[in-house]
Amino acid sequence: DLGLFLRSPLLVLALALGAVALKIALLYPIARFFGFCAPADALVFALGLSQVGEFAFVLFAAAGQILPRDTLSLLNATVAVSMLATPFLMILYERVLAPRLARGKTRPVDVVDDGIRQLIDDMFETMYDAPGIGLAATQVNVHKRIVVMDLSEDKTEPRVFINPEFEFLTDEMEQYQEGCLSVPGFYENVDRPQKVKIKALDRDGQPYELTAEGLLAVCIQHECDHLNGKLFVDYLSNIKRDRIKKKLEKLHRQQA
Ligand code: QAP
Ligand code: CO
Repeated sequence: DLGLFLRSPLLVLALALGAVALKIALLYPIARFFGFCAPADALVFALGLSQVGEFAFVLFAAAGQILPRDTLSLLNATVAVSMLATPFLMILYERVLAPRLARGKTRPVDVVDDGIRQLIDDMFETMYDAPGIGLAATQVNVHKRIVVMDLSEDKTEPRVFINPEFEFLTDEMEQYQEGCLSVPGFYENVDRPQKVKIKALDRDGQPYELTAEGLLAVCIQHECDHLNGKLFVDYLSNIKRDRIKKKLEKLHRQQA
């Protein structure tokens, strides 16, 4: 109803935004839960279901005349505006909100006890099994700031980083072809500062420091990124990242 929209555009917009926020908050996770891994699929699912629901309600309300005329026009206008706005807000959610929500959820380790050491041992097992050279606790779904690493060929140099922190010691960048257990099968060049200083606790809870260059510098930055919810593919162009994401989602669906 255009008349109403012209009379109270702010009310309609506010209601529409509320409706869209509700859709995203409720339907999007449900869509993901039911296996719509690709954002586009989840979007269609959430949009479709919510629009059907809203239209059904509007029709029902109109047929039964259970609502005053003005309220009904308000509802119509809200449905129309929210329908237009939903795709844009979904994109906003996917690009801005979702990565932020997933980020920074790790907690530092307070006390390095036997439980933590058991976790570290399990992480080494997972890493050596992969096989990999580095693993962050977030990759095994533990949201604590722990990294394990072994850059040797024969599993003889296990390294533990608890609550790791690093600072760049140079502006010089170096390119390295990185891979990741969480992005299996994909390897891409990433630029990172070539020299870093690392502070961390060892598996006895003792603080230590070291200066890292080469593969160690690359790996510790890669693993610390994991603790902050970031993957090496986040350094690639949107096109490259989306292509990798789609291929992984396809693999995932085939395995399911
Ligand atoms: C991070 O990565 C890293 O694709 C450690 O199918 C990588 O251990 C730092 C892995 C390169 C610096 C340079 C990857 C395992 C393991 C895969 C890893 C895969 C199985 C990756
Ligand atoms: Co990784």
